[in-house]
Amino acid sequence: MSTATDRLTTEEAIQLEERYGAHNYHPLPVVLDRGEGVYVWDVEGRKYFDFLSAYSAVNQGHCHPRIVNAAKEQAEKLTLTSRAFYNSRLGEFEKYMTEYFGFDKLLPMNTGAEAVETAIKLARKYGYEKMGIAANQGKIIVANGNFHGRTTTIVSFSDDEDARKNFGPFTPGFESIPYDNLEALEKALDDENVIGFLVEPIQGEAGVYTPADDYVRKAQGLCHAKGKLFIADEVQTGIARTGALLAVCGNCTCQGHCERQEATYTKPDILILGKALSGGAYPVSAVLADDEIMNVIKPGQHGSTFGGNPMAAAIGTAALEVIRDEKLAQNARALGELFRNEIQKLVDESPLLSLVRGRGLLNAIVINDSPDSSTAWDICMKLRDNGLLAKPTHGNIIRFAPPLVMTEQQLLECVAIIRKTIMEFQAA
Ligand code: IF1
Repeated sequence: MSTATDRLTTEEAIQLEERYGAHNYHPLPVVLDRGEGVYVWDVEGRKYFDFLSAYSAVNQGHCHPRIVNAAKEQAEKLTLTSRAFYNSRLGEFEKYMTEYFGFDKLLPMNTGAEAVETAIKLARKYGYEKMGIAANQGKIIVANGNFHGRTTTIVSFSDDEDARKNFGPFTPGFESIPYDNLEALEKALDDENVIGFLVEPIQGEAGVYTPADDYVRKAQGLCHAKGKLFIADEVQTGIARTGALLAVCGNCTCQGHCERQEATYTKPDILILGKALSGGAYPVSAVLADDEIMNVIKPGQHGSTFGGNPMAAAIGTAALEVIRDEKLAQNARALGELFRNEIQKLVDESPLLSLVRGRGLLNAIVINDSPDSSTAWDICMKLRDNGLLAKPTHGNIIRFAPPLVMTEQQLLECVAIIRKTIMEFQAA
């Protein structure tokens, strides 16, 4: 059976988007049609390793059968009720999630940006009602180089010119300090109007910028010493990507069976999740907090038509079961170490590469060329030709974040593709 999409060539599909779609992205020219596990296929049937995983949403691999089945079963039964009524899936999902992550309560949303907005509103309300912050004076500290989404409030505290320019006026109440700098944080926290610190445990958009090992733990310590909230955005780093259930879990390998090892785990006051919470099958995001904080939100004060819908609950539960049952955090940790070791050898050999960094399977290489050069883009085009899809960020950085269901043999195949591509590129 032939459908309209089957007949589209790469050229035609790109032309359609160019003509009829807003130009708010600059995609790599490849048109994907099908995915399974660590692989995707384009409209001409060419097969690629996916080394982006939809920005870490597809941690469980493309079209994971357990997640697809959960979606199918729920889609045939009940998809949306709104929160005007209860639905038969949400309560169970909330219980499962809160036990899984170790918080009293969950507030379900859809996208990462919505969850970040939710966390900001929750923190502000808590600040005014429980911390005694003067009306409308509350401040949230953020870090330079942050990426938390694209709403008008969130871009208000971005320092990326493309993300901000001509989108003002901006929302006040944010102060940006250098990332991975505890002194700057300590100083900023002295302001009596500060409610808390919103931070990514690893900065994804900044090029997988990995802070000092004790940064997160010490940042939380400083916040708590001054009676401020520590708010972790784990939309990208969460759900096994960095080799633990959460990046704030540090070296813990418990997979959400959660012994919450004292030595490594840093509990945020507010935890923000998205992306892989659905394994990429649906937009599912969430904010987690304990009762003292979450209970400041009352009926009518926050919500969303789709947040907490039965599809999201069914898919989210299946996505987390896959993470636990397939030990994806452990796999991400082991393969991440292998990947960085292998790529480090290449960095040592190739003048084209400056360094490799990351944690678990969230990694990046820095290309030894100016961010204004097209080198990283050109390398990504060659990687595509050699069967591996990755995307440059900040001009001269390439992010490598494959699905976590990868095997060691597949990973070594990918390392060979990257090596071959870099060597070819160097020779050209
Ligand atoms: C795009 C990067 C990744 C996020 C964190 C919230 C959100 C994101 C830490 C918002 C989203 C995305 C969105 C994507 C590009 C992307 C990204 F390159 F910008 F850094 F993942 F690597 N907090 N990250 O990373 O979540 O509303 O998008 O669901 O195309 O803008 P969202």
